Amino acid sequence: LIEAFTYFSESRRHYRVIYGSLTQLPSKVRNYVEENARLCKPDTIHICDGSERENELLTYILRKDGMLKKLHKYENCWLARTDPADVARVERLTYISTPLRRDTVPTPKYGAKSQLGNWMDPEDMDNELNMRFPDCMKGRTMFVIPFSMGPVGSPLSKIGIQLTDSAYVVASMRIMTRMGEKVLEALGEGSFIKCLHSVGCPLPLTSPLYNNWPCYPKMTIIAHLPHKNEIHSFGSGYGGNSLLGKKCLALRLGSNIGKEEGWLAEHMLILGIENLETGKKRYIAAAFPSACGKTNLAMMTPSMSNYKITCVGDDIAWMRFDEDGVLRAINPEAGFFGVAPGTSMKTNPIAMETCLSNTIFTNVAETSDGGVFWEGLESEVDPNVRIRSWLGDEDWKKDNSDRPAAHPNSRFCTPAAQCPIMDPHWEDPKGVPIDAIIFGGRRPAGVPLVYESFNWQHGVFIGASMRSESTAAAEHKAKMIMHDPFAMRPFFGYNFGDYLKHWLSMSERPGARLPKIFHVNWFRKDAQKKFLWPGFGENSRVLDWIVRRCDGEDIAKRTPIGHVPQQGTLNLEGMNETVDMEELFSLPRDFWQNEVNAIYKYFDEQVNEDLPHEIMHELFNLEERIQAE
Ligand code: SAT
Ligand code: MN
Repeated sequence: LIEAFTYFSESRRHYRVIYGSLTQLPSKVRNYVEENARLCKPDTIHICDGSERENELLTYILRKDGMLKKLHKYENCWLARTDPADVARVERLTYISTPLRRDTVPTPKYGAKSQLGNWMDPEDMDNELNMRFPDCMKGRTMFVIPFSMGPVGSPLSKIGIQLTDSAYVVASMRIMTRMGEKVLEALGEGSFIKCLHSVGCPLPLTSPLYNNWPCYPKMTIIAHLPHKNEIHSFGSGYGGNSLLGKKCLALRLGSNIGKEEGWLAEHMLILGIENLETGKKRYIAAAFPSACGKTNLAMMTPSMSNYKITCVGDDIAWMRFDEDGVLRAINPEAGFFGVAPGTSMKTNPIAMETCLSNTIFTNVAETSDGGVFWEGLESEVDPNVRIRSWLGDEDWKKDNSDRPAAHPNSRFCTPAAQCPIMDPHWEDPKGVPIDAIIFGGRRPAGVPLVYESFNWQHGVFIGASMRSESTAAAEHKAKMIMHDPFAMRPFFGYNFGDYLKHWLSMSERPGARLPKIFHVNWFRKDAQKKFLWPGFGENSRVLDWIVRRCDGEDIAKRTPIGHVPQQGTLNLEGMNETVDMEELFSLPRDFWQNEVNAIYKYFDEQVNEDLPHEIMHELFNLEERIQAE
């Protein structure tokens, strides 16, 4: 009877396994795959092993389908151009579904819409998913990607299984995560995060594709179910919407798991900074919103020659206190998904060097000699080559085009291991010890180059009060100053009020050696809209002040907003440009009063009853100090 039943179900199975073997999978993984194959009805299944042979097969498929074009100028580099309707994360279509709304977002006052995430009731979510996933992979291959966020086997790492019908996603996940056979071995019969992704374009197509890029923008949804450890993503093939290990797992579900397990999942770069004269090395984690220069800081070439910077990660940090009370951080990723425009030999030579082999570029422009081009490379491109814009404008020229050559959110996806300044400990399973945490954003006015918090609680308040000018990393159109607490606004996996309580609670951990907390702003402008600070390698001068503060040097001056460098203690030796330090560090009283008002309004309306009283207390103290000036 069992045989007959097996025969019956086998014969009803419509898919073929064309790569790898279902029977070799851990049974939990196999069940997950079979269950979703029955739902999505792919033609074929490919179980990824992470081998070279597999990668060759993938690039062959992607070229044949017209999704990747070889960039002959470099070694193993590829160009993808997306449907122009699928170019960035879609925050308004990104949901967290929990039984209680309040587990996901604070209840805003006055019936306002929450800006701290979108919640959906599990039953409604079920309906939404049922409208999309059945039969969605017809005619396509379902790839099974076992991946590890963090070094394979590290106690800090988490394993996910992503099912996807996009070979572009597989090729990108191969760069961004550790994936394949070794992950299945480490997983065994352990549990994993279930990540289901479909571009939502079953075959045969009902309408033609743009750029051979399948997607379904009208039906896109990015759904997180923390109580089930599941992610369901439909309709988009782009970056943070589709590479589910990144924002969805490492930040949204990660922050949930971190809250339960007592650690932090943050939108932070991690860098090492070594003083070559003393040999002393420290590690710093820094949170800036998307497209505000995390990659540039993480790979900085310091203008101060007595420092050496090494890179641990450029986007995400998982941090926890070890048994000695040291905050240790790992980079859960294995690659960089960096913003291309603005990257050049002048601004970030290390990134340029990193991405000239084994890289997938998305939505950049191409040159007639098989290279890439984007805004910022004007003086580095051979003037005799023709440029084809990301939208396919042939012979694109700056002077007669009102559209940029590359999409402002165009990206390079490149293996971290080939970055020439990767820190020797970047894959250390224990993580690296963090001495300082930096918050920052794009603030054209009022906010000084650097200031230090008075203590941990004040530092948490500074993170909570972060604001930044919007960028092209998400769908926001206008340039406006948005609240972006901890640079996590699009990535909170649970109620922001609880997130703040979690951060505050770190100071109560017995023996915790709390890092110092700073705020930086590289983007302050003068009345002529010119940047007051040159940025990039010169930011090493700010890092120098920060590490000297960590060493306990008496170089700080108290102001109403925090400690700033005492006059003359920010090392400007050998700087080519003259900097108006007075304006760069000025604290206009009206500006700060307005800032307090804006933060109050935001906390009051958006966080409302979930705001920890300690944070409101810090705001009142700030206002008092400003008024006492
Ligand atoms: O597109 S991603 O979400 O991966 C990049 C970012 O916005 O930080
Ligand atoms: Mn990011």
